[in-house]
Amino acid sequence: MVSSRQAIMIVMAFTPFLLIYESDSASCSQIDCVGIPEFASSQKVNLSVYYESLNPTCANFIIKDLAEIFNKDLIDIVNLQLVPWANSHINKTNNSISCQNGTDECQLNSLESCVLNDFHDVNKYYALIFCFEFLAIEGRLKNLTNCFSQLGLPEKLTLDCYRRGNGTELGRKYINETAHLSPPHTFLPWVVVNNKPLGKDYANFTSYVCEAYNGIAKPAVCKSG
Ligand SMILES: *[C@@H]1O[C@H](CO)[C@@H](O)[C@H](O)[C@H]1NC(C)=O
Ligand SMILES: *[C@@H]1O[C@H](CO)[C@@H](O)[C@H](O)[C@H]1NC(C)=O
Ligand SMILES: *[C@@H]1O[C@H](CO)[C@@H](O)[C@H](O)[C@H]1NC(C)=O
Ligand SMILES: *[C@@H]1O[C@H](CO)[C@@H](O)[C@H](O)[C@H]1NC(C)=O
Ligand SMILES: *[C@@H]1O[C@H](CO)[C@@H](O)[C@H](O)[C@H]1NC(C)=O
Ligand SMILES: *[C@@H]1O[C@H](CO)[C@@H](O)[C@H](O)[C@H]1NC(C)=O
Ligand SMILES: *[C@@H]1O[C@H](CO)[C@@H](O)[C@H](O)[C@H]1NC(C)=O
Ligand SMILES: CC(=O)N[C@H]1CO[C@H](CO)[C@@H](O)[C@@H]1O
Repeated sequence: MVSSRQAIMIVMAFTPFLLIYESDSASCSQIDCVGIPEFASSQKVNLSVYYESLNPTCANFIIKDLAEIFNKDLIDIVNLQLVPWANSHINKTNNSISCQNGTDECQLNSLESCVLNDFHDVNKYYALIFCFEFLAIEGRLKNLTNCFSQLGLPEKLTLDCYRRGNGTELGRKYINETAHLSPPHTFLPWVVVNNKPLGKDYANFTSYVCEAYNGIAKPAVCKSG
């Protein structure tokens, strides 16, 4: 488990990320990048994480393992797709959604869907979801609106989306997408790299991303192996 002091430091550490990535969208800071205008988006590797918001295994994966995509610069070559609602179901009788861990989880899934809908910059949506998942592990979800101010991000659009029930409607899209996984997921988090499910090796996603990437400018983390 990450201690609360560590997590506060990690959350704070995202503030500079937001600034750096905003001003430098091509992110070509490495020597290898010189002369290459930008990473062609077609070459990016899709990294999809199917999860549910109140599952501690998923929360730990999101706040610990997945943070590697930033501190190892993988983010330049990855399209990160977070898919909440993975173990939720639509009751066909009355069309309502139920979540594995009950209504609290449906609410957090819904809020996270609104974040994903409103913030298209991975640095922003990841930082917010990191903050929520950290508070979920700590049992401090009452404090979650603080995440916006701590990260210097606007909250109004996302909270309006959440309060109007739009997050639940977005949930139907995610539930449908999860239902179409082939092969279907058997546990969570279910991590998929360019359509290849990693199964129990999910924490080792870095190797799979590097293997799947065939662009020229490889990040340093991909060169060692
Ligand atoms: C679906 O909703 C109906 C109506 O409320 C209820 O009777 C039924 O038990 C629910 N089914 C499941 C699988 O929860
Ligand atoms: C649908 O059914 C579920 C399960 O029986 C129940 O908890 C929920 O309140 C119902 N929702 C609506 C909109 O009727
Ligand atoms: C977190 O929530 C608790 C309970 O609502 C409150 O007492 C506390 O002041 C909050 N902390 C922050 C930093 O807002
Ligand atoms: C919620 O969804 C409705 C209908 O799709 C849309 O008109 C509205 O702008 C959305 N509101 C927010 C805050 O996302
Ligand atoms: C459900 O997902 C499938 C495959 O991703 C897609 O083809 C279909 O249009 C989706 N249906 C709805 C209702 O969103
Ligand atoms: C990545 O996902 C996008 C859609 O989100 C798709 O168009 C693209 O082909 C995928 N790339 C690979 C390499 O699978
Ligand atoms: C991660 O995956 C790579 C390539 O598939 C493999 O060589 C390596 O042993 C794996 N590492 C762990 C810790 O599973
Ligand atoms: C907070 C909570 O109850 N989390 C549970 C959600 O469901 C998963 C899977 O059943 C459990 O492992 C969690 O403990």
